[in-house]
Amino acid sequence: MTEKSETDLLVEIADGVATVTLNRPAALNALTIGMKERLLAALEEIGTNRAVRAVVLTGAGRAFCAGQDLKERLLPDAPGLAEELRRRYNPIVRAIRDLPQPVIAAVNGVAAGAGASLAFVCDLRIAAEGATFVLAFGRIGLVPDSGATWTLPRIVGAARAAEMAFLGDTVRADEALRIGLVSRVVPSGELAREAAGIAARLAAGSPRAMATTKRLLAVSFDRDLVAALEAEATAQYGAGASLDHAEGLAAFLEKRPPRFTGD
Ligand code: T3D
Repeated sequence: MTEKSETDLLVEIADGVATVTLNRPAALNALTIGMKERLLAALEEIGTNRAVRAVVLTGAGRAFCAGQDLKERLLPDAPGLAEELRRRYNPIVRAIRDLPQPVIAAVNGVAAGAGASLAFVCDLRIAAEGATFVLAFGRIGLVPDSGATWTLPRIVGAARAAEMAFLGDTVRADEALRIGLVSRVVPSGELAREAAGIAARLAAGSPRAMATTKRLLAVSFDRDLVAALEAEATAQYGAGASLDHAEGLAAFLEKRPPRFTGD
């Protein structure tokens, strides 16, 4: 196990799973410039680490993430909003989307503003019973950002996304489950274990197949069926030629669990 501990960002790598924890609980894990830079660097490192096969993103304390640190934003030397999005938020969102490994958002508490956007761009979302989602942007006269206008309609559909974006209502975990914003809700004390269990299953899969599946799903809404069929055929050609496929077949015939390497 390796552990890297900056005060406001914890990265732990064990058994093929990187767990990234936003760690400013007193400020509900609101994102400062330094924290965003550390998060982006951590994601980039994870992306090139073949030992990492799945990622869990979560928060310390009672929040997942309250979005931009609004106190930092009020500092006289704070960067402009658009600049901050282009320099830091957007690269983080793209890094999560572009990671070859699947990313699970383990939403332990409130996910607000860009904190909610971070959860939306993850590949899977599970929540603790007390978790909430709130597009808090409108409350401070801003518009949803960090990808939320793109990801949210694709996850919950246009009608629910519009309600969340325009009204900024708090969506509780049970409602999030009902509308498909999360795929599981578990008691708070069980969230970490649940996330670890899913991550372990992902980590046991073929890294190559996981990465390709992630890419196919990510672009699916931008393609028509014919293009998606062709993309799947091309991807399957590559997967079919992989050692992982050969191992998967051998394991099936030998009635044993496969040992995928990503080759
Ligand atoms: O650069 C850019 O600005 C562009 C990018 C923008 C992206 C964005 O994310 S914009 C949206 C920013 N986020 C918000 O507007 C959410 C602000 N927070 C809240 O609305 C509420 O705190 C919550 C709904 C998240 C939770 O409410 P509640 O009642 O459970 O907690 P609280 O009492 O409001 O907060 C607890 C503490 O966390 C409190 O500190 P204190 O008073 O005890 O010292 C509060 O100030 C702090 N906190 C919460 N959110 C933030 C924050 N501190 C700084 N920034 C925050 N976003």
